Amino acid sequence: MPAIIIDGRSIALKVREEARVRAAALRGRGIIPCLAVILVGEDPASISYVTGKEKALAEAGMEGRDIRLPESAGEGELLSLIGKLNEDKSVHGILVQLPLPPHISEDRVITAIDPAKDVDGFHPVSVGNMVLGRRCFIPCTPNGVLRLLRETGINTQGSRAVVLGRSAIVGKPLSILLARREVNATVTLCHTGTKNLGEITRQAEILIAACGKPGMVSADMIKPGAAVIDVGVNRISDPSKKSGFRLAGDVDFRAVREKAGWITPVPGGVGPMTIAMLMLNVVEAAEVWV
Ligand code: BQF
Repeated sequence: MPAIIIDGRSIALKVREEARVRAAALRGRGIIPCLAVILVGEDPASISYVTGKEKALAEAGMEGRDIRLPESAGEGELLSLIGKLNEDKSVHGILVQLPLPPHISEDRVITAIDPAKDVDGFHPVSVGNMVLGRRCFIPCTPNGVLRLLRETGINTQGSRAVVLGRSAIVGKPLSILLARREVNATVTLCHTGTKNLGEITRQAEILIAACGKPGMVSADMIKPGAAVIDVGVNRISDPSKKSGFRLAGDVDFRAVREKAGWITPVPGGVGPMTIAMLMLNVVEAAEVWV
């Protein structure tokens, strides 16, 4: 029997509805949750991500303060903008769309954000709090993966979870979150230095692909019945499309769906959950002030 295809869009809509209800309660007390979204330059993928975030904010009854800087903007300019937004009481969250142009240090920019407004959860203070299991903003994509597993009823307790990819935004935080007591998976983090990858992935009841290599996860790497979560969002050039590209995940979907128990599609799997979890973090940032 082929895998159950997890509908990330519908689970994301449910989460966004929860954010809308909480935002409406704040509005009744005179607070409109506000996220400042900063985009530097004109990378088409970044523009589409920012547009999607602003649309979701509007639909949840929240404010998106759209700030666009030219590609030529200097690091100092961005740092002073963040300083002003940190002081602005009407701004609850600050999001800098990544990647930044190469002449700007992402590290210095992220570190300049007030951790109380760090709804992406990328600030070193947020990362530290996350590792320690303290209350903090959890990065949206890892949190979206956890929510997807929970909403789908996939057992994590005592399960073997294998994460492919050690990025600071997905693989590394996700491996830590999966090992939390309330999730209780036994986690293996694989990366470009991993030997005998297939031997390891074939033990996974939960396999998370976040390696950024389109179609890298093949059917022979899957334990029959496993939950396969595809975090990959790779743009593949496709002249037959109006946009000139299609999205492909890190998983060979057609082959793996025949062997897995659950699988997330790309698009329509983890991506929409990322946006939904961002909406929860923004409403949470505003609730702190109530
Ligand atoms: C979908 C991102 C790499 C680098 C920087 C929905 C998104 C993507 C896909 C989205 C991503 C990826 C975001 C789908 C935000 C996820 O339907 O499958 C939504 O907007 N994402 C980002 O802001 O920066 C990135 C990937």
